[in-house]
Amino acid sequence: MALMTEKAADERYAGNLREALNVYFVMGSPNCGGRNPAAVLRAAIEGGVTLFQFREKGPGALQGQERTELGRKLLGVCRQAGVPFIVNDDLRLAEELEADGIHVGQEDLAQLDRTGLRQRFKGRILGISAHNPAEAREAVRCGADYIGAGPMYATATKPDARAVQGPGIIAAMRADGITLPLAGIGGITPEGAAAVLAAGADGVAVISAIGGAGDPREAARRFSRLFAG
Ligand code: 3NM
Repeated sequence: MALMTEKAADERYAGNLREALNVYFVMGSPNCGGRNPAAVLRAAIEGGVTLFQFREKGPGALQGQERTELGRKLLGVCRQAGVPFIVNDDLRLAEELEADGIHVGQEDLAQLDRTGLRQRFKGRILGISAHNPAEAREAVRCGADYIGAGPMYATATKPDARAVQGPGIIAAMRADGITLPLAGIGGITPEGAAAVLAAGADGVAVISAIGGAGDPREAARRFSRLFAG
């Protein structure tokens, strides 16, 4: 993979990244209601999750070796199911696990060498969060493969989330010429998802509506049905 050219690296995901973003489950151990994260992920994938992001953050989040081991376990679940595995923020962990990609927020991006980031994850999926068209343009300049746009709705999962932008921010990004694959994030439920897709998103990125659901399989299935046919 290290020998792939930049173009070949990008081509690796062209054609299926939009589909992969359809039902994008983001999760770490604090988001599973005390249940086994691997079991929650397996159930969610059975329900139709198309992409997974390991985001071990928030109260009670695992650290160090425990965190790495959980990542490795969840990577195994994804590999078995053929679902791409993305790591949130932690570039070293993404490399150590040989993840399929990395997702970075604006706060993390501010600390990084942006050109170096694309180079470092050549051949892997690079996702960048954006909260307005200017940040989306910056994500494009950084070589992002997809954009996570939020927050769509009020969320209790990310206490430092920006003010609610609503699906309109996706329409604004599209109107601004942003054609990159894009998923909305933040407080998205099966009921709220339709407006996000109608605004121009390729998919929905979801933490609590799947991880915190009584039946994660059925919850994922409800999102998945939005893309059926
Ligand atoms: N990023 P839930 S909102 C991780 O706006 C994250 O960039 C956001 O969790 C952003 O689906 C958010 O439980 C939390 O609301 C999403």
